[in-house]
Amino acid sequence: MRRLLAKNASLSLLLITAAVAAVSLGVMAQENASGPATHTVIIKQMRFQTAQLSVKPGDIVEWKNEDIFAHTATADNGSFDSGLINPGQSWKTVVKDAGTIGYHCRPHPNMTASIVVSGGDVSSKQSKDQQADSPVFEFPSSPQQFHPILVNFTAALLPLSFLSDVLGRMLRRQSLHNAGWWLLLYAVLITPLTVAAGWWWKHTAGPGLPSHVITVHQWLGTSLAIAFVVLLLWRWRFHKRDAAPDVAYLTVIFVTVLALVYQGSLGGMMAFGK
Ligand SMILES: [Cu+2]
Repeated sequence: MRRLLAKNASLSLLLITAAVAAVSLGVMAQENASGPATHTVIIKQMRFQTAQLSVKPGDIVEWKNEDIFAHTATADNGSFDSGLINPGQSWKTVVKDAGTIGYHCRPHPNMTASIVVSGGDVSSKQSKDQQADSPVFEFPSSPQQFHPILVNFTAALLPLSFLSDVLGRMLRRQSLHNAGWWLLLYAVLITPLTVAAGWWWKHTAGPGLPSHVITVHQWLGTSLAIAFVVLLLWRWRFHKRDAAPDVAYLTVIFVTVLALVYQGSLGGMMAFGK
C-alpha cells in the first residue's frame, strides 16, 4: 500500500514537471514569435535609410554602413552612440523606452533620422520630417555648405576664362580677351577661399573621409589654387600689351581645366559615392 502511494506520488510529480515544462516551452515559443525583432538601417550616399524607423520596445536596430565614408549613429538625447562605423561594418543596439529618438551622424550633422518606438507620437514626427525635407533656405554656416558653393565659382570662372581667350582668337575680339583676363583674376581671388573651406571641412569631418581620395583631392586642390596664380602672372604679360595669349598659354590652361574636372569628379565621388 505504501509502495503504491509512493509510486502514485512520483507519477504525479512527473506529470506536473512535464506540464510545467510544456507550458514554459509554449510561452518561450510565443515570446520568440512576437519577441524582439531586428531592424536594419542602411547608411548609403550620406543618408540613413529608412529615415524614420518604427520599432517596438526591446527591438534591435542595426546600422549597416554601405557608404564610402565612416559614419556614426548618435542619439540626439545621448541614449546611444555607435562611434565611427567604417564602410562595410555595422553596429547594433537595443531600444527600450517608447518615444521618438532622433539621431544623427557626428562627422556629417546634416545626416539625421529617427526611430519611433511604439507609443511614440508618429504623426507629429512625420510632419516634422516632411518640413525638414523641403528645401528651406538657410544661410550657410558650416564648411560642408561653404565648400560646394565656392567650388561652383572656381569651376565656372576658369573654363570660361579659357573659352573667352579661345573665342577671342577665333573671332579676333579684344573684348573677349579682356573677359578672359578678368575671369581668371576672379578665379584666382575666390579659389583660396574654396581651398580653405575644403581644408576646414576635412578638419571637421575627422577620419571619416576615404583616405586615398581625400589625399589626392586636398593636394590637387591646393596645387590648383597656386597654379592659378602662376597662370594669372603669365596671362598678365599678354593683357598689359592688349595681346592675344599664345598657344603655349592656352595649352597649359586647357590642361589645368582638365585637372579641375578631375578634381570635381573626386569631390563628387566623396559626396555622393561612386
Ligand atoms: Cu556621416
